[in-house]
Amino acid sequence: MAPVAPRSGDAIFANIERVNAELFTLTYGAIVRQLLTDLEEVEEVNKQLDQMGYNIGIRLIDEFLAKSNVSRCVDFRETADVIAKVGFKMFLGVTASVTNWDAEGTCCSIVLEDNPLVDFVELPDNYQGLYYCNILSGVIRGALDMVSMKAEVTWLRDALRGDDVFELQVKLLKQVPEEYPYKDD
Ligand code: MYR
Repeated sequence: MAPVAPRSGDAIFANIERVNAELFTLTYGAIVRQLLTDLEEVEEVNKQLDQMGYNIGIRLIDEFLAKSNVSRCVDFRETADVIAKVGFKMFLGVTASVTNWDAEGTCCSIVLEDNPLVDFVELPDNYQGLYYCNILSGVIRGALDMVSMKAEVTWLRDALRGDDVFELQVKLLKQVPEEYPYKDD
């Protein structure tokens, strides 16, 4: 029998990470499939995925702020960059780019060329109205809500629907000024 070559720690961790990522992708696929079975209407599934994402986003922001050491962003441009470069990297293992800024600096696109959520996924014709990755728009909306930014997050391009990339438009609707929590005497 050929001797088994010992693997370096890095190789083992890379393998574990790959398996974790695949497990995550497959689990997400199973959730979407179950929702399609239970809710039947694609529109309802889109809503449910967005709501699930929102519920995750409002909790995930704490972990993000604690782990990333990101300090308060000076404006929405910086926030969008942090989401694309730090947030996506931390939770999805990929980075995205930020483009298409409007003149006011309140609306931009986050473009995702590499999206591990859709590995192994192909949408059948009867599910063409599905926003399979809608959980991501909900996560961003929820996380932004927790740092006092009300945003609308919309898919502009979706590679599962034949586009070349995934593109999320993030529009800042309102920035709620944070109140100083203590009264001055
Ligand atoms: C601040 O000004 O307090 C910093 C705000 C940073 C918001 C970052 C939100 C992270 C959202 C992660 C999205 C991950 C999607 C997979």
